[in-house]
Amino acid sequence: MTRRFLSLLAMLCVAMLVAGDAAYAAVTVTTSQNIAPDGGAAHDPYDPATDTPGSGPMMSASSTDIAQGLTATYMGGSDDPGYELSTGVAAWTDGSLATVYPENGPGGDAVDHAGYGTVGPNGDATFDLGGFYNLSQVDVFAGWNDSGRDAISFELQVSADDAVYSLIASYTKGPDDTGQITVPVTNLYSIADDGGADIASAVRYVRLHVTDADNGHAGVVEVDIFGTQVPEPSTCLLAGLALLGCAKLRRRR
Ligand SMILES: [Ca+2]
Ligand SMILES: [Ca+2]
Ligand SMILES: [Ca+2]
Repeated sequence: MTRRFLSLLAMLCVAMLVAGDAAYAAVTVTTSQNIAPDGGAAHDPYDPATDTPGSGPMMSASSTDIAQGLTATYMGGSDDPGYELSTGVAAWTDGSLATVYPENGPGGDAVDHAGYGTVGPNGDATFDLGGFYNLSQVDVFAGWNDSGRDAISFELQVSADDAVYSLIASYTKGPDDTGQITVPVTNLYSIADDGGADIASAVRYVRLHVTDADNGHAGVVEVDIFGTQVPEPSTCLLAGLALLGCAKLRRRR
């Protein structure tokens, strides 16, 4: 091999390494906001999945993600998922973003807030997936009947054992804009790797750790978790050790 060929080969290797780095750049939080059109009467239905928005993209929740139908546990924080007669944790995994225009009065809270489970600062919403998964994406939808409680700051954390949690991504919301929008607002925070890689490997627990909420309490509409099931890590380890044992036995014979 000539020196010229070797130097070309070296340059190619460096280029591939740089390209590889670019492909696995980072976990990102991509945000978008759907605002209902003006003019709805009190308790008129509005669904970001089927109705034409006043501004922002249409958006829909998944009914086939791995959190669908699960009951999250909510602990800590200054809040309760049923605050102001909202539905609570069941609203987070029902596959729906549907809500209503606000009644603008105290009497209709149960109707107003049926699409939401509320969260507050330092609250932990934990989803036990019941098995181990490599995660590709998590979509968190937060919202309210107006801009009063529609946005959250959060950390997305994952764990294999519900004891030690790792930080995957964090997001900081803008200032409260209570009173500025008087129609339903839905915010999507989509957490994924911009190079297409998984965002977590072999995890069972996914936790939304809320660090701030509009007006002290904000509505969460849905949490969609996407991934593929993998064997339990300890099972892998045992299988590996068993194979190693077989190999040793064979060598001894
Ligand atoms: Ca869902
Ligand atoms: Ca929902
Ligand atoms: Ca707001």
